[in-house]
Amino acid sequence: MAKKDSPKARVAELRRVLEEASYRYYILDEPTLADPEYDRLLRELAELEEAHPELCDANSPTMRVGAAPSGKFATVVHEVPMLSLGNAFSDDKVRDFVARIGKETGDEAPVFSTEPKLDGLAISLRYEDGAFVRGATRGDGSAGEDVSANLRTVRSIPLRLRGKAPKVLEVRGEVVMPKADFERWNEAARARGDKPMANPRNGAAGSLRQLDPRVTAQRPLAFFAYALGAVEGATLPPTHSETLAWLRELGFPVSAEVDVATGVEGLLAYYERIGARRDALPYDIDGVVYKLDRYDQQRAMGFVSRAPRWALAHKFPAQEEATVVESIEVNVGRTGAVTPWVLMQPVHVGGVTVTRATLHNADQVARLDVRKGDTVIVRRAGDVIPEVVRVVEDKRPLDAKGRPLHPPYQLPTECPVCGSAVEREEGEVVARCTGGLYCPAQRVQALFHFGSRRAMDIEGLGERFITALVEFDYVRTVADLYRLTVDDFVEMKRRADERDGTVPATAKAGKVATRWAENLVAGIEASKASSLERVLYALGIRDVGESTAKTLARHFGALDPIMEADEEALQQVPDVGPVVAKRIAHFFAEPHNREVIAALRAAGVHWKEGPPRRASEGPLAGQTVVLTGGLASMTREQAGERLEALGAKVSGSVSKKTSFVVAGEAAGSKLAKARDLGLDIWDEARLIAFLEEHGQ
Ligand code: 5U1
Repeated sequence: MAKKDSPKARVAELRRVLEEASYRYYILDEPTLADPEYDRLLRELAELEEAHPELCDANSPTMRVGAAPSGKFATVVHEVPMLSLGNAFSDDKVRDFVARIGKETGDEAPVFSTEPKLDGLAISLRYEDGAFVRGATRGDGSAGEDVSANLRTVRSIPLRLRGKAPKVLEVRGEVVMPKADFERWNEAARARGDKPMANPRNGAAGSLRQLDPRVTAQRPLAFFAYALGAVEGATLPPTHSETLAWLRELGFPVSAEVDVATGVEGLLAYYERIGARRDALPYDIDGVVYKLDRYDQQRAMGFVSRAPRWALAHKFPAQEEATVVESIEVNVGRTGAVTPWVLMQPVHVGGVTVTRATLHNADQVARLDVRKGDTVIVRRAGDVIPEVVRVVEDKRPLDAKGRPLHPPYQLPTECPVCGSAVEREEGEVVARCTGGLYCPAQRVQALFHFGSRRAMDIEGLGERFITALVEFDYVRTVADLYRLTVDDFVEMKRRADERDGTVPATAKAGKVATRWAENLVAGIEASKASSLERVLYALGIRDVGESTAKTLARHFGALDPIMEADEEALQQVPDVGPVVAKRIAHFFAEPHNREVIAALRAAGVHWKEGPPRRASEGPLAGQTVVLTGGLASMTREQAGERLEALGAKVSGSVSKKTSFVVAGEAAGSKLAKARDLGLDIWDEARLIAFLEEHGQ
């Protein structure tokens, strides 16, 4: 036994505390240690291990950062082969499956464990006396690759089991890259000009195949258990669903969607339920899995070749399909971003038919080398815009001499909408039309953004009217909106209806409805009384969203000092870095933009201005506050504004970065989370006292 305050005892204690924290965070989803505290304890452990190498352990929480590379992966023969699953693509196949089981087991209403079928990489983890000893890929089912060092970096894989562990335990499951992490990763990769991952499954597989575990440690991977391999020294429960519950107790993540269902109707209802939630799940799934729950019934059903007759994968529509590129086009966005995309032969993917898929940017086009006539793999997952993930090269059309029929695609050097030059800033991935306020493509978008609810909030100014206003040349800049009359709108609509063949019967009969136009003109008039932050946001300066507009307005108090501020002065504003500062300065340096602002002012657009309120100077400078629940004496929005006036940043979600939480009546989960994180919690009385004390 180590002495109470010996390094050995402290190392053991730190490992215990850190393992417990990981378990609560990853398995129970109930974090108990704040991140800085976790990091502090981990650092202390790493320092002790460095000072006392004899105390090192391959399963220490410090090993999550990844060991040094060790060359090739060794082969691991699976003691119990890793099986594959039979597939069903229709309800009838599920009916056949259940009927077969009914016939052979004599059970009319068999119970199944029902599980999502995760789209990742199948792996097997081996534990001896509760300690992780090896992890391997599935390979061909009989033997896979030893990827232990990489698996150690996956934080939700336990390195030591909880409670009474069997002598030997092999656990099978799936390593996945959660969708949100995948999207974040790819966005960052594209911004850097790096190669994005084709899909989360490739992301997971590619990450586990890294020869340097320190690289894997940087990848956002998760693990979910779904089956057992070899087991020694434990008596298993009689059903698979109870085994999953036991695995959870031992410290393994098990998907929250696992359930049990009875008979065909139960299975099909599960399929529908999970299918409806597919997009909302944190990871990609390609179907659901049904497994006969009772082990005695599983044994009775047995196997055919490598697939159990007691289990079935019921697949969802594929999220990736092949189709042929008809042409490559570009779209010019509100900020002038030139985005290439492909027009394709219609293809059914992810449950809908699509004809367009994005190519994101010129780098991606070059990387993929997509050409007209190519067969491409298109991916559509959830709400994400369909994208081309790769070209099937051996299907590329060739000429008589065996050379590609079409040359590599080049992004146009002139804007297809206005003919202005297309440029790409140094270090930027996106190419842009330089036509700014002149480019009709940007004009429509600029007007649409200008009139939107969070900007100038002009009711009734929808996309169709904006497009017509621009097309028929009623407006060239946003300031022109304020010159429009009821007659202009009525005339514009008449022309739009005529062109689109949508002239209403009443108009044909000589009656012209004008109420809508009067309302629209009144809406435009009403938008003149605005606020500085709304106007700033409405100008559509790149990267100036609502939050930045708000901080700019607060920091400077008035528009003129913002227009005159140089990049250095702009960088004094919280959240404004060098890039955004440059964009703001360039925007206001552009004479055309200044003309539009002058025209807006001349048209009567106005807003309240005040003294600068520097966030860095208030008593709450640098603090992040969350408001939750109802307040009796003011709205949450008002409270937020008063706190912001004292330098606070108001956030909608509680995290370890939150400085304190103001909790009103009926505060719910945010308050609970704040308590869990041990944050300071203010009631309304304390808030009011503080605001009053500081003149708010
Ligand atoms: N959820 C789940 N996925 N999955 C994949 N269960 C499951 N079971 C599998 C596979 C290959 O194989 C069993 C036969 C153990």
